[in-house]
Amino acid sequence: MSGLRWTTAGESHGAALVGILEGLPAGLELSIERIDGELRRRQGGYGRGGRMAIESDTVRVLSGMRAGLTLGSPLALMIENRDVKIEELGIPTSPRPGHADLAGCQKYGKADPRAILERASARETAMRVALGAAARQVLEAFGVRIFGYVVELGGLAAAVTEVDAKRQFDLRERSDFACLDPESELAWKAAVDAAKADGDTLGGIFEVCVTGLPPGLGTFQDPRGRMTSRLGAAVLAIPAIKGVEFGVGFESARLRGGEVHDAIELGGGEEGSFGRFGRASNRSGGLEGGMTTGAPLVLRAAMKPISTLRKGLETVEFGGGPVKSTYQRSDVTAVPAASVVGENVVALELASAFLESFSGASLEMVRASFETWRDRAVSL
Ligand code: EPS
Repeated sequence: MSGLRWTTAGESHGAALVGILEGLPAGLELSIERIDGELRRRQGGYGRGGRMAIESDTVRVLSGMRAGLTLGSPLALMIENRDVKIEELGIPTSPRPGHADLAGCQKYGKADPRAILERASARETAMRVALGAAARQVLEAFGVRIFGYVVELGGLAAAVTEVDAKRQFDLRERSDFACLDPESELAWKAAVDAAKADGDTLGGIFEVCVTGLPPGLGTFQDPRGRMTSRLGAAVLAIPAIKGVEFGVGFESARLRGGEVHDAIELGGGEEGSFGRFGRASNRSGGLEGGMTTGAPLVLRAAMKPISTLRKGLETVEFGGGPVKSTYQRSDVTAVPAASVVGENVVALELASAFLESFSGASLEMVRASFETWRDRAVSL
């Protein structure tokens, strides 16, 4: 068991975001365009603020690759910031509600929100997306597809339509909200415009669906190794995410057992079946016993509205009295961007679990390990 290890560094208005990803096998053809493509998607979406017009996130590889292939050494990435002004920015005199400002200042015992908010900013997610976009290329080499989209914005749910993967992709590409329901777009645009006019912000819900996973990723042996807890932690580590559910999720608490659990049936090669075994449904969201079942993994995450409001919120000045919170600029909503972050942090966690199950110094060795396992497991 080794898997992936990663870390990020960087302040929102500092010189750059940097990241290190350890544990990628050697010999993986890593597409930097693919990573930059994910960074571009993260910057988009209706309702984004002024910062995204300044930045044009692209990644520079500092180590871990030669001639387009991974070396097996740590992959070091850098995204240079354009809006570098951390030394010029002043120190806010009051903490903004909903942000890390107050608890952070109390933690360090210093009335300096600038020292807190620069790192707590969601700007950091750009590097997590870059690392995830590298890690997901391991999964893609084994036919795994990760697809995220927004299902609800400002309390308005999108209609659910059953369409094939190609159509899903086309719909999302055409959407300003990473949404699969063009009808909802109009209502969502109106809701964002209305919130913007009021100086307010909107949250929402996104879904990430992963197909092509083998059964058995993650473990029941160590509670911390359960895929459920690992994926939950990964998604809850995205700023502003307040809840995560898998499959029927919270609704399962209101149903009877017979309405929740997915009957096992003889498999016929359909999606989610493995060897002789298939499933009549996928209400579990592709996880049982903390492991993947091989059925599509389906998770949803709830994002609260961005905490920086143009109209301000009630707060209290350090050493002073009640005031309105300060506003420089912000997004009205960033749920489409969060869906891209969600996809890529899920990729990072699943790729790590995949490489724990199927280890090898090179991609060829990982493939050999995977095939040995598959031939054995498929014969049950
Ligand atoms: C973000 C960069 C930030 C914000 C947003 C996300 O840029 P700035 O603070 O310079 O305007 O647009 O940050 C937050 C929502 C937050 O809460 O910090 C980005 O790159 O995603």
